[in-house]
Amino acid sequence: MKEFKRTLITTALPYANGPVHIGHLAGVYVPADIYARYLRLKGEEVLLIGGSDEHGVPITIKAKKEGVTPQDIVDRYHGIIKDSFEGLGISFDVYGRTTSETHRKTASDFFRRLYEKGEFIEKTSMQLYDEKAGQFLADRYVTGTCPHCGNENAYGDQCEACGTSLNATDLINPKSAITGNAPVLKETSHWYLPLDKWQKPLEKWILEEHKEWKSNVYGQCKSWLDMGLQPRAVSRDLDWGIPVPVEGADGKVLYVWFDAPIGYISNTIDLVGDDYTKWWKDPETRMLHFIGKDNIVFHCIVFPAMLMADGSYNLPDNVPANEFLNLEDDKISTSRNWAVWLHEYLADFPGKQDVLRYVLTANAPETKDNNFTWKDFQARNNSELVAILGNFVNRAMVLDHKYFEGKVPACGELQAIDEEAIREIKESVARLSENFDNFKFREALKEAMNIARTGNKYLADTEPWKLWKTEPERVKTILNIALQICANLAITFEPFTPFMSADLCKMLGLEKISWDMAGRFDLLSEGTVISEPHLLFEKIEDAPIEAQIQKLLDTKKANEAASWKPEPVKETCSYEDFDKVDIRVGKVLECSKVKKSKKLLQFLIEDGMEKRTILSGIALSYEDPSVLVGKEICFIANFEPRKMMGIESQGMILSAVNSDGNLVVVGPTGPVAPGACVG
Ligand code: B3M
Ligand code: ZN
Repeated sequence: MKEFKRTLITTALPYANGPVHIGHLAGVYVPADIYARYLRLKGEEVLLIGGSDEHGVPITIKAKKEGVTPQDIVDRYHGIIKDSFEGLGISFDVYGRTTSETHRKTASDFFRRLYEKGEFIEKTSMQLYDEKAGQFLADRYVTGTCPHCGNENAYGDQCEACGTSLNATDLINPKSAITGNAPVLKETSHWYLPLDKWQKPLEKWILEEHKEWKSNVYGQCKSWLDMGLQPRAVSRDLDWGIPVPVEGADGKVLYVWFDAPIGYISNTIDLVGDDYTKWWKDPETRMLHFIGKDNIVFHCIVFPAMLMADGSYNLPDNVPANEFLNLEDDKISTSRNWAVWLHEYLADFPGKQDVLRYVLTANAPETKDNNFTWKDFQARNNSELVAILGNFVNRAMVLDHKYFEGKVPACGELQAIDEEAIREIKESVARLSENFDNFKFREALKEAMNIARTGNKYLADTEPWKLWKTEPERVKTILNIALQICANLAITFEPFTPFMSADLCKMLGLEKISWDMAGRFDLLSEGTVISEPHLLFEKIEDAPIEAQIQKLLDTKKANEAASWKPEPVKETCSYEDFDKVDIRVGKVLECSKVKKSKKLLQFLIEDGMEKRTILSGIALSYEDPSVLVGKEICFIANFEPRKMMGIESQGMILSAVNSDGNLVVVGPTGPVAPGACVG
């Protein structure tokens, strides 16, 4: 493997059209932060680069919907996103934005360099145009049916159902997202990056020289390359973005996927100025892109082709892209509000940043899509963080305070059981490093937790509380080792749960930690004062978890109501047919649930002639059926009598089905005598 001097880590720039959710975190930001923290602990030179992607159609669409400017939208969400990342302890060295002046200049210069080198082709083509809006419909401004899978809500740049990347003109039955109109074709000219020109170099670079990439990433690249690369437009007819910096390009801006990855460069420049060349052009710098799987083509094919076309930049050494995280068995979706939003989590669970970081890592979608559930979140907190990690540290410290007034006791001669525990922990540390180096953070976390497990087992097996009276010297050794294990936990957990680690270091009086300290048992010298212990993690009760689940159920309901459409109208019916049905008004005299039936209500109706019993399957919609007593309702008087649960029903109560499936009994809007005909 090639040796590098330093590592530049980039993280996908989230669109500033909404807050960040747990899917983004699990796929990109938490793993990138873990890795950056690990390298820093190793004393390596590293930069973690982040920022908001503030161009592109998703932002202008959101602005239009809210009746504000795109700048308003990006200002709002850039703030929310940046603060929430900080709140979760994502240790960006810089978090920039693509509306910055540095970025405009960097991206424009990049485009112009390629333009002057003749790396683009200018092509005229027919594009979709909304005549009513007077605008070309790029990317997400147009929806229609996906030609590959038939999904009717595919976007002009991508079908989210089957993941295929599309051109707006590929869509069947395209519709403008601005006016809903069917667009027409209109001629326009754009600059294209001829990816086909880079096919061979890309094949060599990825397929031959980077066989070590994760199989999901390598496989996706291979299938793109096998299909044969085509020229890609790098400009758009839009009024939001970086103007194409050449003459005669009025009304045209750089395509968001052209400028966004250059944002990594601009943000580095914002941080280190001219020194950026060391990070981007020195072959001894290793570059890594942390992204989600939907961004693979842009980071492994398009951006590298741009860098190759320029010729002076490094290419990424690895792109450890992750799969997707689902939420409660359903795809996370910003538009359906099906997500756990980071800023809301931080507000709902103050001080519990590490719990989320831990759960998202333990469940990380590293090799396949994975699922987040609130019950699992609670279980992992209570039975892992509290019961294993927190419990061990607390036991060791409490015992130390009990026997040695909180001072680290001397370590005497080691017995076999001590050596066994020490060996196990050293092995765990070695496996941890190996997993980190291979971007296997789930496995790494398991190993870190194994250290705490080993600690618990060590205390349970040595039982120092039983030896205190008879062998106090032995107890010293045991607690020395237990406290050294605590120090090892403070180090090995730092990349995963930095807040806990800082807390633990403080309690242990550990001022500076580094990765080469992990696996050592001389970290706390004799006599070091351990502060009064407090719990590292607290149990999460059912109530806050139920509240989160309820929030999601409410979202589901709201979505169902929003997408509700009335049933299509039935076939035409003649007056004669209608007249066969004898609908009347009745007054409810009694109404109660039918015993042993979940659905049935039993009505006693005054129908103007006599009283009749009618059963109706609406009990689920009426928690308290007595609210119907005294009401005038409509019923079918000549409905064929039917027996249910041993009771004869003499008619049918009319009720309407609401958008949420709830049934509401129908009646006259003014006073009507029982027995009156309806028609
Ligand atoms: N903003 C897409 C996304 O958020 C895009 C990533 C840009 S990375 C240069 O998935
Ligand atoms: Zn599709």
